[in-house]
Amino acid sequence: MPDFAAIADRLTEQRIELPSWAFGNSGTRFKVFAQPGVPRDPFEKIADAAQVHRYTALSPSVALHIPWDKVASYADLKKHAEDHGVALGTINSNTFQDDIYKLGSLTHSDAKVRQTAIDHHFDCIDIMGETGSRDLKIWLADGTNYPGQDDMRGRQDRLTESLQKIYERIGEDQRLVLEYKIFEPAFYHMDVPDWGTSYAQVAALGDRATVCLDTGHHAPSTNIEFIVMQLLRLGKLGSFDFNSRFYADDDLIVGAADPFQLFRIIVEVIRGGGYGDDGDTAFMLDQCHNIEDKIPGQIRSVLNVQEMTARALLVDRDALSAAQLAGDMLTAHGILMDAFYTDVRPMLAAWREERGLPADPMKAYAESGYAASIVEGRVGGAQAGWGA
Ligand code: PSV
Ligand code: MN
Ligand code: MN
Repeated sequence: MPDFAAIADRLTEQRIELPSWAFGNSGTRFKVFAQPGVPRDPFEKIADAAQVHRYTALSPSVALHIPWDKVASYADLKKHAEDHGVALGTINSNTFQDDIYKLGSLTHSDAKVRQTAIDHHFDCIDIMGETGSRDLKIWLADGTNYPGQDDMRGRQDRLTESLQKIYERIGEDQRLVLEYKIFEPAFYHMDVPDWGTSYAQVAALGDRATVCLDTGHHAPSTNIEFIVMQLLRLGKLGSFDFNSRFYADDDLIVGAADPFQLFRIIVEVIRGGGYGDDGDTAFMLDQCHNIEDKIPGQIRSVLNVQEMTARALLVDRDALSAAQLAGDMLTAHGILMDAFYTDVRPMLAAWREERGLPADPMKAYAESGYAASIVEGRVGGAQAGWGA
């Protein structure tokens, strides 16, 4: 197995984008537990996200969700982010909270509704111009609840047409990233339920259209690392939304439910050339922290990704290939497991200290007094999404 020193520099290539919505109040359809000190506006969300980067150097950008993060001046928000040592990242569109979208948005049978949804994406592209964002991420709630409710083929054709119009509007250096989800909020069919559909749609658009893989959006027991391999092979893995799931779209802390799965995914990212400076696959979190504190929840999350990245980088590639070619499956499997079972935490603590970072970012944040300062300074924090 390679020495940790041999992979230390590669860890500096890691960039994990944080979702602005992770910092607002969130919950399930049963209850939103309001937390003291949560941000009251997008500026405060950015300030909180910057804390994560400050203690880890892992999260230099923050994704926005429009209109949740609507502000009067995106130039001001960009400047504010830069003043806090972070950048504004992916712009997420939202066509899932307005009454007109009850039966769909980009797939709707009514051309007026489709145009409203397309116009929203045009607004998002304008915002990207102001924020300097590269990626427009589209996740659609479109789908049906009952067999026969609508014509699935017609909806797919309308989706192609709508995406084409949006794609034509993005700049040469920008990307359209289409996310898929197996179910919810539609329960019979989703219009973009799987990677194959997302791939078919983005492949028809062109080179600047790619797929977003949200780890929580698959059927139980799906081999997600196979999808990672295939999309990288096809040059279409634009980004990840990382989170953990036990049952459905649980949006728990990445690496909490199944660190081994996270390891296997990152092994394939590295194998496929999608990691760090090698590729264009963006690592993002798409999580919420319903009952735990939000800033420590995000710090824990990026550290989990870093730990599994370090273990994945430790895989002895040459020995693995030799064992695979020899058909020596138990040796091959053992090589992978040797890397997975390596406790990299002490090495990462030293790695951080060498770079002027706290050995234990969780502890450093807890001792910083920031949590107490926001509880004192902010009253009436916002709900992630609808209230924000
Ligand atoms: C949908 O479940 C999703 O994962 C999409 O990425 C949205 O953008 C995000 O949640 C926030 O609603
Ligand atoms: Mn997502
Ligand atoms: Mn989701």
